[in-house]
Amino acid sequence: MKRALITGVTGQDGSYLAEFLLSKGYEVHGLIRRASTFNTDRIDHLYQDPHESDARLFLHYGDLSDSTGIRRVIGKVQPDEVYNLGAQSHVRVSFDQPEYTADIVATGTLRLLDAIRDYIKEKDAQVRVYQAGSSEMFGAAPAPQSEATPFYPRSPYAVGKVAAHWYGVNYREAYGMFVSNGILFNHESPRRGETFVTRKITRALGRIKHGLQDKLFLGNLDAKRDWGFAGDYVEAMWLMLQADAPDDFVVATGETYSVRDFLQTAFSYAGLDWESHVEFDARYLRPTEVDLLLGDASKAQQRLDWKPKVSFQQLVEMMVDYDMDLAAQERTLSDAGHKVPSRKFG
Ligand code: NDP
Ligand code: GDR
Repeated sequence: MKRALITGVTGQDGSYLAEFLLSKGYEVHGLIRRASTFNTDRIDHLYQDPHESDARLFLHYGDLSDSTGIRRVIGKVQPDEVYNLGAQSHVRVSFDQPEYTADIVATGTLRLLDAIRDYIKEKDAQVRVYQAGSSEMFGAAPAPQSEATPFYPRSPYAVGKVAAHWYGVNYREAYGMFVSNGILFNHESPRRGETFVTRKITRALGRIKHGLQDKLFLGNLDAKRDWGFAGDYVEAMWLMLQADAPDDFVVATGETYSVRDFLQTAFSYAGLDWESHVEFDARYLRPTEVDLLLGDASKAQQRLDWKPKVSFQQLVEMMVDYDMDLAAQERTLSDAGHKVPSRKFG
C-alpha cells in the first residue's frame, strides 16, 4: 500500500486529494494545524477512528512554520509521496500579512523539501514531492500562460509561490529529488473557502434567495480567471507523481471569464438579477491586481493525458445548487429562532 502525506489536508484541495488517494488504495496522512475550533469539516466524512483496523486516513499535528515537527512527521509516516498544499492561500490577505505568508508559502516549502532531502539520505528512501504552484506566479505576464511564460508575480503570496517553485526546481537539480511543480490555475468547488470570490458569490446568492441577506459587497469585477473544478485538478497532481520523471505542468481549462461573467451566470441560473444585489467595496481591491489569467495546459494533456471534465457552466451550477441547499438549511434554523451568522469577510 502506497503512503501519501498531504500538507493542507483540511483545505479545499487537500480534502479532494485525500478522497482521491483513498479511492486509489493509498494510506493517507495529513498534517493539521491545532486550532481552538475544529478545522476538519472538509475531511470529516473520510475520517475513521484510527483504532479501527481498516482505517487509512491518519492526521498529525504540524505546521509549515515548524521544521522539527515536520521532520518528526516525515520520519514517522515514511511517505512515498508528499503533496505540499499547505499555505496562507488568500492573495489579498497576503498584502496584510506579507511576512507570515512568505514564511509559510516560501520558507515552509523549503523546510519541507529539506526535511525530505535528509530523510531520503538517511533512509535511502524514495519520495516523490508535489509542490502546489499557482497561476498567480504569472501575474502580469501576457496570456495565454504556459510553462514557458516568465513569472511576473503581483502579490506577496505570488512572490512566495515563485520562490517555492524555484526551491523545487533547485532541489530536483541539486539533489536529484523527484519534485514536480504544478502551476494550477484557479479551481473551485462547493468546498471552496468562503472568502474566495466564486464561493463568496454562490454563498451570498443562496442567502439572498432565501431571504437571509440582501446585498453582496465585492471589489474588482473586471478581473478574468481561468476557473476549473478542484476535483479534476487533484487528479493532475497525482498524475504528475506517477510520471517517469519530475517536471513542471500548467493545469487549466483554457477558457477565461470575468468576475462579472461569474456573477451573471450564477444569478441568472438562480433566476435573480445580480445588479440589484451587488455593491462595490474598495476594501476588496488589491494594491496590485492580476487582470487576466488564461492557461495553456497542452503539456499536461500530452504528457499526463489530463484534461478537465467539468465546464464553467457546470461548475457554477454545482456551486449554486450546493449553496442553495445550505441556505435553505440556514433558513430553517433561522425560522426556528437560531442565530445564523452573517458572512462579513472576503
Ligand atoms: P485552502 O486555503 O483551502 O487550504 C489551505 C490549507 O493549508 C488548509 O488546510 C490550511 O489549514 C493549511 N495551512 C494554512 N497555513 C498553514 C501552516 N502554517 N502550516 C500548515 N498548513 C497550513 O487552499 P486550497 O485548497 O484552495 O489550495 C491548496 C494549495 O494550492 C495552496 O497551497 C494554494 O496556495 C494552492 N493553489 C490553489 C489554487 C486554487 O485555485 N484553489 C490554485 C493554485 C494554487 P487550515 O484548514 O487549518 O486553515
Ligand atoms: P485569486 O482568487 O486571487 O485569483 O487567488 P479570489 O477568488 O480571491 O479572487 C479572484 C478575483 O476576484 C476579484 N474579486 C474578489 N476577490 C475576493 N476574494 N473577494 C471579493 O470580494 C472580490 N471582488 C472581486 C479579485 O480581485 C480577483 O481578481 C486564488 C487563490 O486560491 C490562490 O491561492 C490561488 O493561487 C489562485 O486562485 C490561483
